[in-house]
Amino acid sequence: EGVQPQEYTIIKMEVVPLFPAKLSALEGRKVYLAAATLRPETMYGQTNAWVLPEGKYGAFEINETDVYVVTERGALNLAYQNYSRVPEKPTCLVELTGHDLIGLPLKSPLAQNEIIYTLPMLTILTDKGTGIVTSVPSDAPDDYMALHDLKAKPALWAKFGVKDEWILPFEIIPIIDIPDFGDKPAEKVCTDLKIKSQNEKDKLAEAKRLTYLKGFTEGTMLVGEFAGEKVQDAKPKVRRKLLETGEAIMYSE
Ligand code: A2H
Repeated sequence: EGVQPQEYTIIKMEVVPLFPAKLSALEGRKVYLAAATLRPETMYGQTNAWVLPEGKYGAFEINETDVYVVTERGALNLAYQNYSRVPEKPTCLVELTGHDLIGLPLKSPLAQNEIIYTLPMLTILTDKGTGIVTSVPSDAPDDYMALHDLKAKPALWAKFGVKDEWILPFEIIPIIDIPDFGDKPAEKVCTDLKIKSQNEKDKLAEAKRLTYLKGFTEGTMLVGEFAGEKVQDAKPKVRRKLLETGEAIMYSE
């Protein structure tokens, strides 16, 4: 981690009622899986959300109506950034694990699919962001490979209780064109680097480095309100919009 704080955008992915038994105590509230991202302009390409199966999460009270599902560490940071019913003190309403969240249907801002599902990712860090990640397999090498692993290894799905219909209808959605990389840059770079799974940490770091900078400086938006604009111009506009509509909040760490 650098010396400068990272400016994240937290995307509020709403859990669609009716809630499963584990969340039944939250009936009547708005419950969100809160995902920290550095790329708000890519939210048009969301196909699913990621949680760490063995990760510890909680449903934390943000205000009278809203509840965010995040790690305890994430909740503490949020509370210090004034997102908590009790100032600087997160209140956990329900303790959860990633397993409890797998399969939850979500409505996520700007997503082109009306409903997306929560799926397992084994490389999520619990000491970064909220421990919830939104998946954009067109542009994020980690997301592309985690989805690839689930599709390639049906035994993995079964182990986590993942159903076909949570994955198979959700194709990669092109949202940004990058010269030389095309409109599915994560797939291209992972293929070029011959990455085999989500666990190839060093190669994935290289894949991220390659797509991130080039996407930001040379990418053009293909979809959404800012289609045709450069990524670097669209990014702050999309962010501002999401914050104004209340579909996202600011977060730094
Ligand atoms: B990004 P940095 Cl399209 N564990 O969002 C692992 N990864 C996490 C995380 C956690 N606890 N919290 C957030 N992240 C991911 C979009 C995206 C992201 C795209 C392309 C690249 C990219 C969609 N996923 O990140 O270490 C989130 O994924 C490339 C690094 O703080 C978040 O932004 O730089 C990014 O990692 C933050 O990672």
